[in-house]
Amino acid sequence: MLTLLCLLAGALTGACARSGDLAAGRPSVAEIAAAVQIVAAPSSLAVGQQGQVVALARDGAGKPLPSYPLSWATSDSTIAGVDSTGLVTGISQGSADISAVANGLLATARVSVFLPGADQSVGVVFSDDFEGGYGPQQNGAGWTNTAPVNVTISSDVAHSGSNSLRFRFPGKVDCLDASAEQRFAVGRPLRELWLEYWIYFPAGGEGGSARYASRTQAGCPSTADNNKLLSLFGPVYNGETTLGLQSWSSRNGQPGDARLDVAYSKAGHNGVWFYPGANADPFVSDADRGHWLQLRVHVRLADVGVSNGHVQVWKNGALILNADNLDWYDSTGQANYIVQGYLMGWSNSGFTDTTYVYIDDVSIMDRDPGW
Ligand SMILES: [Ca+2]
Repeated sequence: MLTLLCLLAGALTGACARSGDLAAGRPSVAEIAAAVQIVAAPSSLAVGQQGQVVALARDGAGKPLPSYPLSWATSDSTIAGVDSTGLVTGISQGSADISAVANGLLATARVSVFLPGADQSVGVVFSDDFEGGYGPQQNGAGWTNTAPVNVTISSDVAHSGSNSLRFRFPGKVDCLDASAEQRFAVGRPLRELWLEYWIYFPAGGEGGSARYASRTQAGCPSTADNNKLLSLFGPVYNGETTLGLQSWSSRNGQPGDARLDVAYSKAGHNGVWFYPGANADPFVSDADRGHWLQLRVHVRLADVGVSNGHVQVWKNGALILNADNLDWYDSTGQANYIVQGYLMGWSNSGFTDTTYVYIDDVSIMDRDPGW
């Protein structure tokens, strides 16, 4: 069995070079790892600082194998080193992937290394007022697509200066969708972040836009009637730690109005969305159309295996959505962080008449602004 494990794991990482590790924790025949996950890892370390990465192997029935022998590897030993116990040492500024290997199976945690004494967070990571077109990336964060379909810099209405970002949803007959989506990167893997931006839902006429009005899809082949507002996710959108904020056709009896929902998905539950049930109704009503609304969003991913995820949304300073104690984490431990997202996106209800939504003064923060 030892030879077999060495062949499997050693082929990838040279895991069996330390035969003493395996001899000390040699698994029985019944304890063959079928999965390995990262259960704890520092997201960042200063140069010279050490942090422990903890991984856990499981057998084919999901039973934890806490003493199963693991080997460890770093993607870049000039940035972060790792010893045979998973203890990571920051070497130089940058990011490295720390991998735990059991039975040839691999789980990875990304660790960012900062200069000693430097604050790991930068506060406002990125901001843009669109006055010079698309602003440049800052701290590795910013727009990742500056020529998206149906999204342009516009001077129809603006919160600051004379420009904003315009999302154009072409008018479609009922049952047909529309899409306008602006993608962005948050700069580095973040477990917690804050976003602030201003959004404008037309009362009708702005730049030629129709009045913003959600419609139901009753009687359509697909009855999905949610319109994406904000999405945040890890390296992969589907099946990873993805958050969606979306407005739905009205549940408050006012035709055309919308409420706001939060939904999240996580690895291991591919295609399944969890709805914590928190929402504000209405999110968009006539009191909101034709005005700039300040949106603030705070997101905190849960630790693996712990229900401590948190999503909060403020509209014009009022907390309108507060979904706490969420078990929102990547159970594989491979991508328990956010690195990208998009503003607006797919409208599953579509719009009867061509409708614009405007966004201005976007800020992404990696430090609690004290909201
Ligand atoms: Ca502006």
